[in-house]
Amino acid sequence: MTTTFEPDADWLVYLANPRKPEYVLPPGSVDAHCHVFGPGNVFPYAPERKYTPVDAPKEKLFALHDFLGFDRSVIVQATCHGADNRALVDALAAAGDRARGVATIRPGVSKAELADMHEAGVRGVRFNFVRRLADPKPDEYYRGLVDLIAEFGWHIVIYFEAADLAERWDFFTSLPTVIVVDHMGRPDVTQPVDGPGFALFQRLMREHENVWAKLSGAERLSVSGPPGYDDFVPFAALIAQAFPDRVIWGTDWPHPNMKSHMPDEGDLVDLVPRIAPTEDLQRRLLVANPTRLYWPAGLCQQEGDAT
Ligand code: 0GY
Repeated sequence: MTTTFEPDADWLVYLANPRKPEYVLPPGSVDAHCHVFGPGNVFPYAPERKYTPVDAPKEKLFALHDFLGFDRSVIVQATCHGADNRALVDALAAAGDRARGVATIRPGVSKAELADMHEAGVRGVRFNFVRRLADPKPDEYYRGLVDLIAEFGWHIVIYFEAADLAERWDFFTSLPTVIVVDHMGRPDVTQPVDGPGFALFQRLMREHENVWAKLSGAERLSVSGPPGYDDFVPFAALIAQAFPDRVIWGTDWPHPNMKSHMPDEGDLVDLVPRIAPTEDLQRRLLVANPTRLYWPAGLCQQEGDAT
């Protein structure tokens, strides 16, 4: 029996025909933050989900990447699929070496299941602390998961609201792996870029060399909005230039839970040269850094030399 799902009434659907960006992505560019949803009748959404999306299957994601000029991608498990990573693994299998994955796991996951995910291309787990998406657990819960992934050499992606950073500081800074922070820790971009909220995030990166940032999420952090997302740019530009070897970038397709508007990925890609104004910074952000993290064996000599 197949299950059909009714998307949330206010769900905004990704654009069918985004515009071609003016910025030409360098060869080897990685979309390091994107998702697949369902299709729900094949890969059912999790009973504990906080939202029901419109399906966003792998074929649409791959077509978008071809259109925009991305050669590789990192597909991140979204909360609507809970810890059922089948849609993710299916997309990884179809993409072959062109995609890697970040999974969600729960206590009790077996070593064999982790090994299968590793084989499929999973290289990290995501801990989601955003209350509208998940039910955050005490630190000890996540420490147990860290122990489970240790032997696979996976890293940890964390997603939190800016206010969570001070509260979870000791936990975040005690994690032993590379830590990738989604959407720069969701700064309030209506505040000054040199204000106290963003200072704490910069301190996290400055004092902890295992912490990386995803300079994504313009569409969800910006108040000034499209097409320029002008209020977001200084925040991402500051991090790109202060920590050029620990930043990655992604489209965030299909942009779950957007309420104000649905972004055009052409506009998002055109933010890259404003965030990373030189060719060198762009190549690190889009190619060298994500390749080092997700395809370490595939680094060519030239890329290895430059990082
Ligand atoms: C994102 C952001 C969101 C959703 C999720 O896993 C998710 O459901 O991450 C959000 O609503 O802010 O990165 O996709």
